[in-house]
Amino acid sequence: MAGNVTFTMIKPDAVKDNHIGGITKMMEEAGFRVVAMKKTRLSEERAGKFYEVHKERPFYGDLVNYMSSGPIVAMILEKDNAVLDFRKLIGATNPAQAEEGTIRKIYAKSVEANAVHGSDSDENAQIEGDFFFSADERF
Ligand code: DAT
Ligand code: MG
Repeated sequence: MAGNVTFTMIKPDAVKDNHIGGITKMMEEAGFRVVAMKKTRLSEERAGKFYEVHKERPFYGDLVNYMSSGPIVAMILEKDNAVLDFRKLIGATNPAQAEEGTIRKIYAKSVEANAVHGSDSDENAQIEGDFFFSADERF
């Protein structure tokens, strides 16, 4: 059964460029409810841990540097079929391939600075949500 939560981050460029509101509005208008939300900054070590699954990829070092380069906004979002519906809302990893009207098409600057993260499975949505939020931060 498809789960009803996903995890997202608004990435450093989008935060720096004042797009927290615009991006969150797109999420809410697509039917997602904000369960938990915080602005924080990942250390290099924490960014490395979050993206550990990619550690053998050639872009891992750049990704860790980028994701720890400035504040991000972390969120747990709720909706039926959350993981898949959210991946559709954000669009392809490379914004050049993202569909019109998707968050990445509108806000991403490059493959690396692609505006938002979205979990790729129900299992990872739980793991990633737990990485940032305790039980008493979820409503
Ligand atoms: P997604 O964020 O769409 O789940 P992913 O999990 O494959 O994509 O990769 C995680 C992040 O790593 C991605 O959001 C941006 C960066 N990335 C992926 N592929 C890349 C590439 N070819 N060059 C540079 N950065 C890349
Ligand atoms: Mg991914």
